[in-house]
Amino acid sequence: MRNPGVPLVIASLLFSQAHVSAGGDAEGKANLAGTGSALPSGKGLAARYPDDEGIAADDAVIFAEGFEQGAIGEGWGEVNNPAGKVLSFAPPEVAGLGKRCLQVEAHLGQDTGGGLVRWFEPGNAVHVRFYTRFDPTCDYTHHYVGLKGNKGLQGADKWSGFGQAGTKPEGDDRFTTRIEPWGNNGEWRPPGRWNFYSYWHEMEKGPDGKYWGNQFGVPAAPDIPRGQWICVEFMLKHNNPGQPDGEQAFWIDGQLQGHWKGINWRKAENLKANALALESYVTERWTKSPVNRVWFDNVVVASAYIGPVVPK
Ligand SMILES: [Ca+2]
Repeated sequence: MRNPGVPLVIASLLFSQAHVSAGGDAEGKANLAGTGSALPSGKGLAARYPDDEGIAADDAVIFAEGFEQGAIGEGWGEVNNPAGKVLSFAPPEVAGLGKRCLQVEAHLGQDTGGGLVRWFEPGNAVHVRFYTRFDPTCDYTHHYVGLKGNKGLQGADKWSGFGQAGTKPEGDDRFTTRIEPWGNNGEWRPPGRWNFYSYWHEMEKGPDGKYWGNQFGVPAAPDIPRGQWICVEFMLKHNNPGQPDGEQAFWIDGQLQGHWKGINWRKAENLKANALALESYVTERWTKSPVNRVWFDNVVVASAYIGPVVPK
């Protein structure tokens, strides 16, 4: 059990924030969605830009990607496309998403899927909105889309939040959070239900003695449907170093589904959620299906709530 100093206790009382201590909140007991959350739902800044056209110029938007032009990975900082077989463009076949989307195909025994990484300078809060669709035969994914907190945007600093699965961050080096489907060890129909999978310096050790991502879950949520586009948005709010006042939240199709406050993401001001990993990572640990196909489109990173695409 964490033992915060007196000033932190007072701060917690003032802001009525439950401090999410070690271990996350897999059961959703501290989830504020539907009870104590003041976060918006429904339409957001995207409503001013039908089909997301011109959204990149909005003052709150850091970058936007609809995959309508250019080669695979163009404009992104890192491309993970093993043997050139994992990433391709495909038609989204729905109004509002244009003519192309990104397809990620993971082949069991050959590769573990792949994706794209883009670095950016974030604000205090980072909102990431993307559309995704799971093929009707897509099995469980091992990891999905996430934000990585790195020490900076140059040299080795931009990689400080990558890798190092199974170990606890120090607090001045990295933190990560992913919005991903969770199958509850096969209990929920693939790909599962949305949850956060997070690494930070107050995370809890797993039963095997290693530090695996701690979950922030919504067990009562419906299973993620396959074969249809879903609007996913998630938000990470940085804490002030020394105070457990960070947050994270996610929305599905514009409805707030999870919101947690009181997270002590980092100890250092320069450590920021400055890289988006748009990816589908698939392994034999969770999956039997030989080919696991998902699609992404209309990615927007912003400092404010984005909301779903409003079709023209
Ligand atoms: Ca598109």
